[in-house]
Amino acid sequence: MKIDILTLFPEMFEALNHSLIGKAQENGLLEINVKNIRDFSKDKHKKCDDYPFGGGAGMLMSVQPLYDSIMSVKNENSYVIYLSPSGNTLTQKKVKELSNKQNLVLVCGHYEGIDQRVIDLCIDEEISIGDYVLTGGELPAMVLIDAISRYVPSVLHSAESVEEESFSNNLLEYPQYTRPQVFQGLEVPEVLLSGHHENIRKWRLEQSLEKTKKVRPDLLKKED
Ligand code: 4FL
Repeated sequence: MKIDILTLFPEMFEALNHSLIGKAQENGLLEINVKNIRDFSKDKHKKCDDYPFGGGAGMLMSVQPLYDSIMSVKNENSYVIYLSPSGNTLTQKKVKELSNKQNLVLVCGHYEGIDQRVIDLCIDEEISIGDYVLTGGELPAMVLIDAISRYVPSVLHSAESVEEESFSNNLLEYPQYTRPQVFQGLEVPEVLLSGHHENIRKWRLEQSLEKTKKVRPDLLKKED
């Protein structure tokens, strides 16, 4: 998969050169290209913000550099996403869907947003990572890339761990334990030491259900 990122703060994406995403890039399984929208500005001072028609607080991103930067990377295989608090909320199902795209173009917004005509002309989908406002779309873009990268073959060792985890079955994770058997007076649940795989499977499912009922009952009513 190839991911193009359009941003006014390309240095922020240095975070993607580490850990599993860094490895996936080294292996050539994932290609990430970061472009600075400012480099496309035809303004003599490389200005990238402008006033909103109709007035109001704050600035918008200038249309020209933003539009030109998108057009410089977009082709017939591109799926162009604008990270925005006004988008559809990201889910694991959406992540899985996007992991099958050949080329994602991620547009990171700043200031009070972007001109609606850039959305109408260039954007295939607006995606939000949750109901809160950030200082820009860079962290949301990285959240999206991180989630998608787990479906890139070989980023995770087995396809199994992708399928078995939280949200794939609309359940939260069961509690996990490793050595020592007693830590600060707290013991590992007996069943996990029993070697009885069927009982362990049942116990984990019960724990998952209990936890989900308690903290995320909305997940139990979801269809996908
Ligand atoms: C984007 C917040 C996606 C949540 C400010 C600029 C945002 C965001 N999801 N806040 N973009």
